[in-house]
Amino acid sequence: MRVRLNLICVSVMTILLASTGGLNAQETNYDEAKIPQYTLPDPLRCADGTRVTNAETWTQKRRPEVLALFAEHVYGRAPGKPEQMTFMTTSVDKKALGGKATRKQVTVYFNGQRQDPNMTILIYLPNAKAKPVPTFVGLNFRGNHTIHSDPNIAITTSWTRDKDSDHRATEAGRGKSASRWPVERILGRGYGLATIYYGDIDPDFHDEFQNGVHPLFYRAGQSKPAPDEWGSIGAWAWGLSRAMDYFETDADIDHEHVAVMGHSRLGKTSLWAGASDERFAIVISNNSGCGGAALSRRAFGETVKRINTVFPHWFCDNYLEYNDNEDACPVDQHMLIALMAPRPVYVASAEQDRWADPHGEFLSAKHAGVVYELLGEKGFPAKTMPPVGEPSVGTIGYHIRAGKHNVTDYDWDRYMDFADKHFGTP
Ligand code: GTR
Repeated sequence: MRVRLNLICVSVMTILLASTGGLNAQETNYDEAKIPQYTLPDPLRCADGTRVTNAETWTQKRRPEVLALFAEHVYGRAPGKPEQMTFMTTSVDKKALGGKATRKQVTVYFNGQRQDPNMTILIYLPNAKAKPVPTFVGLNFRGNHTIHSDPNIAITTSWTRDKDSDHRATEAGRGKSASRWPVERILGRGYGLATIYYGDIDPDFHDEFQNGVHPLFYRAGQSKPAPDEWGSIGAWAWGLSRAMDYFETDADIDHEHVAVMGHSRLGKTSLWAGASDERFAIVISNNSGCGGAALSRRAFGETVKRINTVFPHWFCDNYLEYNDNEDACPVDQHMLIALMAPRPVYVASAEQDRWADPHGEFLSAKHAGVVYELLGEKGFPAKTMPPVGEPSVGTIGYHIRAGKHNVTDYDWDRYMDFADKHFGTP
């Protein structure tokens, strides 16, 4: 009797597994053996079937094609630089951080009107270095005042995720994210640092795009982005480009040597910013995972379906087509990395960050290599996944560090080594 019951149980299980392709749809796969069979789209194969064999065809034909595919299917098309945009420097302190730094705060009025939305760029530049200085720029999650205990950093008035204070930033947050922003360490190596609160550009919750920058660009009668128009990641990346517009006007910032860096959803954002705006000279993805550096077709950890379900506002609506249907997507994320070529790009993973699929992040970096090589760059040195704590660095850099999903001094030190290598030590 017991044997029969067991048999029934086993066959019910078999039916259940078969109906879900061997994996319960709700279940997250963390098993390499259960990764679906997949073929990556070839970065060098044009839509008309021809293969790119020289740098000119990549630059003139295939790169614009791949960029347009990411815009149409993944992040959405975004507007350009607004003609009416203005910058207002609200404070400059040449003796900030005990005299080590010059601190500037610059408000960007996207359409020239002194009303929301607008974003404030917080900038620290090392006083010990001759200007202009190469600079890192990145968006932050909780407000500029959270990146350092400096009492003079202005507190954002935009929506924040802080429920306890009715979604407003408060003094209590000052310096709370400082471990992710080692300002003195960055200045000490001769780099500037600029950061912007991402919620100034678009608050990170789904409201059908009524707040943030999207409504500034609606055509008459339009009330939300079309299926191929920008979601929130597209808007945040667009904000980074507006910061770059400002850097071009600031003689203290070496705007030809700006590295864009982002963590997690903001790592997805830094990659899209670097792909869509070639003024970023180095692009850095810290633990960006699904929709960032990780290959979507592996469906390891977070999947396209899961990210589109939990964060319906991040990507464009066309991306929903690829829920449980990654193979149908004309691009995968190695092609996003390839869009940086020939500029240096760095992908970083963390050992315990399996949700972001470290191996899939590594494979993207590796498979972007063909484009770098075509352009005469040494793409990616490692053939297999480098061990924890042993970066592999060519024009494409990669590391996996011990520990969790986070940004640490170890990560920043590698990014600065990478910038030293490609920009020259400042
Ligand atoms: C997670 C999300 C990831 C990553 C992360 C973050 O909840 O699933 O894709 O973006 O948030 O941004 O912190």
